[in-house]
Amino acid sequence: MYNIDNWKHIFKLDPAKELSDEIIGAVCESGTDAILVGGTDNITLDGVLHLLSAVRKYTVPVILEISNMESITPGFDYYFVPMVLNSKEKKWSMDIQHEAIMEYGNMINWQEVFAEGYCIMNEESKVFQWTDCKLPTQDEVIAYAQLAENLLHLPFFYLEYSGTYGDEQLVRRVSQSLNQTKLIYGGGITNKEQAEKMAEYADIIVVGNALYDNPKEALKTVQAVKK
Ligand code: 1GP
Repeated sequence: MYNIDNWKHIFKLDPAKELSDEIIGAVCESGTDAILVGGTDNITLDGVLHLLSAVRKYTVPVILEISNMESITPGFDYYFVPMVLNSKEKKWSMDIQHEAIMEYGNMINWQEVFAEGYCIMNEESKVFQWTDCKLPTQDEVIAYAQLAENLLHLPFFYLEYSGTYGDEQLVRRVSQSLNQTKLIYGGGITNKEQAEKMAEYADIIVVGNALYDNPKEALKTVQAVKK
């Protein structure tokens, strides 16, 4: 339907947070490749549907990043399924995904579903604590990336620094270790310089929080990676 292979930039919108219609309009018409709807806590079906209907007024592709069973709903272009590789609990890498397939397996159009191998790097972030992660060393991160690509054959490896700007050199090393699996980088991008830098190494950059803190600067990250 869309050529995901060419995507470079995604805005992540949190259904538990408020954005004005005007900013949602600007985000959707910014030239970003897709809107990813996702967050960590307080994600409700109501919140997801509310955001979906606001974004659906525009032509930009919309993806649901599945956070919990309650908020799964039809109507998105794609569904991204996080598998947290550095969680200490198998629940976050395998079991809840299994449970969702038990519940919805007969309704799933697998063409629309993509797994993301997450490696969460910011110990202070909600998502790190929520999914009970262990902070990996740099070599361990590379091994997770190789596992994602060569054992699990995942379409995406998501290096997640949620809320803080990550280590550029590690992003570079991870990108060098991947061939087929696409590298998504997310975390702490607030301006076009940071966007440009991370986009040198990552296939796709994700900008989230900055939209809520300083939307004007956040919007400039799109053109920064599309030059
Ligand atoms: C969060 O990776 C995304 O899941 C984006 O991070 O909110 O820090 O931009 P920020």
